[in-house]
Amino acid sequence: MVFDGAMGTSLQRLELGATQYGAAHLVGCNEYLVLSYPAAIEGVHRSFLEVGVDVVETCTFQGSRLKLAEWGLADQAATINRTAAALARGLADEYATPDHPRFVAGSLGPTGMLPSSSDPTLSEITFDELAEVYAEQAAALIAGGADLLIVETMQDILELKAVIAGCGRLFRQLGQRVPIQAQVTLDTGGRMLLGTDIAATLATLEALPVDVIGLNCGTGPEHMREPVRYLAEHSRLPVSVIPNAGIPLNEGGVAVYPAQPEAMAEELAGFVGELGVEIVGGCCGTTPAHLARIVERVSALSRRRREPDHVPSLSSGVRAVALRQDPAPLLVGERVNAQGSRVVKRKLLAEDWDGVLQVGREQVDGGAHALDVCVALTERADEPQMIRQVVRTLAMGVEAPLVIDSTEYRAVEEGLAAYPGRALVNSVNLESGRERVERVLPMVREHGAAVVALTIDEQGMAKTAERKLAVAQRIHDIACQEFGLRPEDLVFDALTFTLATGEQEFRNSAVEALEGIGRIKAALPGVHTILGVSNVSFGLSGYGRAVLNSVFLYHAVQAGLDLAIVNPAHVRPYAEVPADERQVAEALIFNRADDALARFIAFFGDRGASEQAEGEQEDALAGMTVEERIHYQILHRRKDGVEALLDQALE
Ligand code: THG
Repeated sequence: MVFDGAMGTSLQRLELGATQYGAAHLVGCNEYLVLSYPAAIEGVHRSFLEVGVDVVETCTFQGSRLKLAEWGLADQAATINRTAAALARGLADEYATPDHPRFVAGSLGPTGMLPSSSDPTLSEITFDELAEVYAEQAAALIAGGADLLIVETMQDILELKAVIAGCGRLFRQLGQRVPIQAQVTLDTGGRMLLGTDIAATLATLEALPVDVIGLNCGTGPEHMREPVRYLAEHSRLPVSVIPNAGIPLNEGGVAVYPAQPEAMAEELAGFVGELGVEIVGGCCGTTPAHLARIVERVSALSRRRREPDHVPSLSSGVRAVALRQDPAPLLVGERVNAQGSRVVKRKLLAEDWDGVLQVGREQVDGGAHALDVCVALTERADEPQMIRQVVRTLAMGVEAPLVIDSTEYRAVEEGLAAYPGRALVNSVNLESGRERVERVLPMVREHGAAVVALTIDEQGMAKTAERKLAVAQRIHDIACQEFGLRPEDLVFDALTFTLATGEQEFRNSAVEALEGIGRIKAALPGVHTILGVSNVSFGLSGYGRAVLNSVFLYHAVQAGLDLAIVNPAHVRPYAEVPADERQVAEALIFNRADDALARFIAFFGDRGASEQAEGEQEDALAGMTVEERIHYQILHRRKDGVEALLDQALE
């Protein structure tokens, strides 16, 4: 499938003036030409249809109400978009034949107006407002006859998510949808403007209701090879590549695009024939001559069949992290949690966002692949605002994807709307029947997130493996059959209770959790599993607690655990836990003797006591210099932590 070439640079060549644009102050507003001088737009469309392209794009790239407002044309947004689509529609129909249908892609471009910094004063527009703006533009394009929507040249993945959300809301309202082709622009280093790499882009977009994923603008095709190869190897959706005719050279104040038709067609033919790219076309600087060669080359070859290797992943605004790590598990740092850390609670109350960021960074330095973020404070009633702030701060400050941990719907929604990646929502359950899943799963779906499902139902926390599976099965069926989620989007938490009480009722709870993990994985193919590992040792402290957590984690991974919520600095590899310590911990975990808890406490008691309380340790770490923290990490035998800190120290 071949899309057309450049609209903007083609119009520039015509050197139109105030007469054609309708007024001196509108010179340069190409979107307005569809009303003031449609012959120019028609000419460009015809020039590409003549050389055989399959799809023409409407002249509406900057046609959102927000961009048109810069020309004083906000109130004409609907008219301009509808007219532009109708114009392209008429021409596409004129050129269409039974063996060569022609299509119209309604073009949506960026506004760049989302706050992509943690500074709320830069917040010009919210996610929902932006979604509404694009819904309006998309509605007019569809009304004018567009066959599909192309969202292109996107530089901020959060803005792209807002566009897709807006289109989704529109489709629900209309009761019908058209395909969405979502395209981002990468620099020569393969990243979007704010640092998002191609794997993060794919992970984020593939979980959203889009139909084609691709790249356009930015550079010429030669710089796109690696990201295009990545998409071709991993994307289950069709891939589009619509490059500029090279990186423009500035010749006497004029942008000159250097790639010649033959060279460009050669590169694109390679993408199709060797990599299996489904859609090509031209962006800035591409002329009918370029497209003529591209059509010729591409129609003469057969596209390579792709066998994409899909990797279910979370993503931050920078990179993707596979949900299935090798070696497992994916470590979710637990400390950025107002409920689980006094240090973080204090920082949140003081609105010390940098302090919270520092805790997050330490978790990542200590080995966390993702961060659980919980800002629920009984002292404050503004969890949604607080999570927005913290998510923004962490989104810019750490590369690890976020797990949004909240029981408040509004907080989950705000967290997702502020996040430029693919988050994991923590969590849903059936404690009050279907209410929570009905509130949260639509948000998960709209934002393309993944979701933790706790094995809790109306009867409470499931205690046996059998009940854990039954609850998981119920949530799985609701999520997949009613809310359009895929099994891979679900992360089941088989939940364990603490073994520290010694109560008869709970002595088998670790065994049941391990068994539950295995049963869930076996019965529900494709789903993932998670566990709050520290729960098993709640009430214990110090060295013994870390041993119990580490040994339990090892067995959970053996049972099929994919993700573990832990303090990564305290996890020790099983192989490094001495045999006698393992044995005492395993006796407790596997409920091997009535006095297993007493023995555990007797064995670790004094060693635990000699350790600082955990909270104090965290406090101490927060006040340390980089050098002191390196020393601390060495003491705790965290090689990764030492390396990360060394980088910091040498900066
Ligand atoms: N499953 C899911 N999500 C969860 C949990 C779970 N989220 C919360 C919790 N459990 C996991 N997070 C933590 C965070 C901190 C601690 C334990 C689990 C912790 N805190 C110290 C304590 O209580 O001793 C407090 C130390 C301090 O104050 O600094 O251990 O199971 N899906």
